[in-house]
Amino acid sequence: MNLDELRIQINEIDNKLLKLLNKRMEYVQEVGKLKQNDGSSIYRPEREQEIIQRLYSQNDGDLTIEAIEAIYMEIFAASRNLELPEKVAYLGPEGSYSHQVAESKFGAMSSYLPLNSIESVFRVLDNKEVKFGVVPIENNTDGAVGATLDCLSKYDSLIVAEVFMDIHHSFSTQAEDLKDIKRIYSHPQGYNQCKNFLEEHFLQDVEFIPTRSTSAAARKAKEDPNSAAICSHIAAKLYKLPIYFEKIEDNLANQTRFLILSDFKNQKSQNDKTSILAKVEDRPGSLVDFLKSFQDIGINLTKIESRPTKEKKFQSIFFIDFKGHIDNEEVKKLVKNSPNKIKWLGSYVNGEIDAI
Ligand code: PRE
Repeated sequence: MNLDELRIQINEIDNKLLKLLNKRMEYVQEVGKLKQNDGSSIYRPEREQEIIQRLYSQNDGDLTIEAIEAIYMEIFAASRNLELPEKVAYLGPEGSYSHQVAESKFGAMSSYLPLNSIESVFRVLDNKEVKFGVVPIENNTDGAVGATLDCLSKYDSLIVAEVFMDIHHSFSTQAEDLKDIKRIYSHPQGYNQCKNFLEEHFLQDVEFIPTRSTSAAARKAKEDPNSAAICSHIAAKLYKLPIYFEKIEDNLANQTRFLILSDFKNQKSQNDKTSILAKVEDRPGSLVDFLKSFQDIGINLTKIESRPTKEKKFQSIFFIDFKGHIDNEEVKKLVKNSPNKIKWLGSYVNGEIDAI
């Protein structure tokens, strides 16, 4: 076939796709009506995951799972917007990694609210100004994001999904010579993830100025010709800041885990994770006993992180993630019978890539 003939074939397929998508939307609108009648949540990450997995398992063409996921995320976002438009807050400004994660889940059509701190994302969720929030919780080079852990303890938002994102930092500047750089802007996690690069190139005479996010760093560096930013290439492009070096992170497998927060409980799926916060009794062995109770019912812990309570000096609370849903009978019993104070933070589909 020549180019014109091939394009005729493509046009025919696009016409069919559009008809089918509109038909799909009719059913989605019916689902939306049912949900509005019984007050249940429009966003159902476990159902979306089930659809993607089913499509992937029957896929016999060249589309990769990433491509299927990206196409369907836009379809789901359009569906949700048709059912009920809902707003998404994220740690901004525009171009931040949280923004990229928000768009990957909620699509280009959703309405977004960039905020300048993690706590303000929790606050607008609490005031019901938005339905969803997106914040980082941990990075595999630099560890936990303390502000998010503290807010999970302080506010009642629930974790409804997690997203792991590969993080590649760029060194972006308007300066033509590195010698002209007097200041480097970034989020503290940005510096910590690029220590080797900074030590190699900037041993002295450079001031490090922390910003609330890496995209805020790009915005600052645009106003200051003797500065640079450690930020994503998307933020650099957005703020028209030339990229001097790419992929400057110490660990090329650098990944950050983000949380999608909201106010509803997901139903069980085939592959769930649960997050809880535990304040264990003040006696020797209480943490060991608590952890052992998970082993006793065959539950796999995936993470434990301690954080000061700020109530009593050197007293800690523990953030624990484990495989399974809070509605599993064994888990329910464990939580109910535990002598420790436990706050359930959410049960959600395991977002690790190798879990798909
Ligand atoms: C749909 C849309 C939004 C939900 O997050 C999950 C799935 C979809 O487009 O397939 C439909 C729907 O609302 C639902 O099945 O609950």
